[in-house]
Amino acid sequence: MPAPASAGEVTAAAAPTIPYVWPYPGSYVRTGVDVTIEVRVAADVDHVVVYDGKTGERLTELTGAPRATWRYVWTASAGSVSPDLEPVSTTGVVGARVRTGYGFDDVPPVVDSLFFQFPGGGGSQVTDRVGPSGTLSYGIQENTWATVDIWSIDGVVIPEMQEGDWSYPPRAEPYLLRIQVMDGAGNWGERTFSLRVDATAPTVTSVVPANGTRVRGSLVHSSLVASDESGINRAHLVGAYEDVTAPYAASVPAGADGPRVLTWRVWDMLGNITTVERTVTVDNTGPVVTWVGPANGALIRGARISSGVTAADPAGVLKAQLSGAVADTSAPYSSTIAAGKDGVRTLTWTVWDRLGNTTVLRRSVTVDNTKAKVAFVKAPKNKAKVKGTVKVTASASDRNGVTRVQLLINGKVVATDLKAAYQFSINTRRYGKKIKIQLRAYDKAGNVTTTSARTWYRN
Ligand SMILES: [Ca+2]
Ligand SMILES: [Ca+2]
Ligand SMILES: [Ca+2]
Ligand SMILES: [Ca+2]
Repeated sequence: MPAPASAGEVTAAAAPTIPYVWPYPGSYVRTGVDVTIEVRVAADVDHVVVYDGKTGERLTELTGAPRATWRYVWTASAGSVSPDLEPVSTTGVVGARVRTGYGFDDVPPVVDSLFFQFPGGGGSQVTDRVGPSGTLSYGIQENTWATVDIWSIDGVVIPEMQEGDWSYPPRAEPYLLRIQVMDGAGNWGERTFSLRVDATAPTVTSVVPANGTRVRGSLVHSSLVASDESGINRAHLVGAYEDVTAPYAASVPAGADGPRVLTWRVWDMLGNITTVERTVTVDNTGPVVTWVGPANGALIRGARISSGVTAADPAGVLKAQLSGAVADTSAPYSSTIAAGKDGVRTLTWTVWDRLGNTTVLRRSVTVDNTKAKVAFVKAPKNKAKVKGTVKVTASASDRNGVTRVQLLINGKVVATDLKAAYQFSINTRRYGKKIKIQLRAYDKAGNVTTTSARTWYRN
């Protein structure tokens, strides 16, 4: 539109224009079809001159009411060039010539694919199956551009399906979905898809671990096998990443010991979902082990040490092993090891449950195969002559302690003293003319020491 002149200003008459031409200049038309060219002009236009687009020959003039639609029918024969339009104002000013420049498109669109997308993400190219609800979209081959489509099911046009909305229940016979597409030149292409609805969720054929399984570790590993007539889209172990390729496997943190629910969700290619749950028991705890013997701090005498434990575990006990010995696989668990040299010795038991959890228990014992030292302190010497009551005192010592000292006469124990200083009274009258005297000491480990004999002669 020309700008209005301000008061007192002298302006040249503006050139008239054609603000609207349909079809748009440069768009496509079909060969051999009469094209009605519509023109709307500014109020100052008196008429529009139509020229042949190829030869420039003046063909006709269009006139009519201002702001109304003026029409010119052009026969679009092969090789012809669409006309040029030139506005002329009521005052005889000639405007710029508009070149319509229409191209030819005689090739209809080809609908070559259909794609189904289900809610919640996921989709696939349709062959003959779709889900019960989702969104359909189609692909086309088209040499210019498509402008209009019409969707129909079983021969009935469904206008709302232009958004691709699909929501149809399964039925015995397939749905016949027809998609008609028109290009900008008015060529129509169409394709009919025969669609069955799969509303059946996947079949889960196995989940590992099985319900009730006891598992060990910081992660619970799980895998799943599923099938579906439309194929599996993906599987998701809740708490882990989705797995989009079979075999489906995932891991979730095990958490504390006790029951752990594994929830798998499996999608078929059309959005049907199966959810399965398995409950496993997390067990990262070794067996409860009870020490049988020897007691902590015990003194051990002999060449070997015997030790034993009992154990219990909800998963079962696999074996128990005393360090230095072979494992024992049946309760009660017992083993022996060489005692070795005197001194403190640590006994280590390791006990495994059937999942591989271990419990280690340790006790210390002291090996003592060294006899106590025992000696006469005050006593008649060997071959001494004695009479009446004779006093004997003795000393005894041992690194780990002495439990008792005994007096032997003629090879028989006649007195025992449990505490130092060890002393004995001997009424020599109770024995014969010749008395054989010995001392014997027991250390706390049970080692026995016997002195050589002194022989006394009674007066
Ligand atoms: Ca076309
Ligand atoms: Ca299915
Ligand atoms: Ca356990
Ligand atoms: Ca000793």
